[in-house]
Amino acid sequence: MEKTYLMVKPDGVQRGLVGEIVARFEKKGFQLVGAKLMSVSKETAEQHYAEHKERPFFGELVDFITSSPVFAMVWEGENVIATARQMMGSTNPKDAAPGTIRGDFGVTVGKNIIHGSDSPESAEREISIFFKEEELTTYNKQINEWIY
Ligand code: 3AN
Repeated sequence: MEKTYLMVKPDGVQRGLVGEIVARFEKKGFQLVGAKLMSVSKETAEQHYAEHKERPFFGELVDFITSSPVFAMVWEGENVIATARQMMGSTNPKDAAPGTIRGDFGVTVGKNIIHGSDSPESAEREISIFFKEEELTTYNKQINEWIY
């Protein structure tokens, strides 16, 4: 089953949106297989955002993500990578549709509440940056019969 890495960023944690965000993915029918509230080190942040190293806002991104705790999660489900991106909405909250997380709760691109992997390759890479194998769990698959 497909897995993705989702992370409530410092703005989402401080604004008390963790429960709301977890609830949206739970109600959709995805399963949480790993989660932790954590502080991100500068090294981890730079590794996570490596693809943006040359962008002018790289320093800002690293400073922001290390400024205060994030809620790191791994979610599992059919097409969870693409569907979670749809549920998050466009990167810039001004373009994000109402009903999406960024559309409902965000205002600026610098503080857009949530991160989600954009491909199977980034999901695998990001999960391994933030979680050890033994921190992820599996479910009795019988609970899936109402979803699939
Ligand atoms: P997404 O998070 O939707 O995959 P990316 O990968 O293009 O978007 O950007 C990574 C992060 O960089 C975004 N979540 C956002 O917080 C930040 N970002 C993107 N564009 C800008 C920008 N023009 N100014 C400041 N931060 C930005």
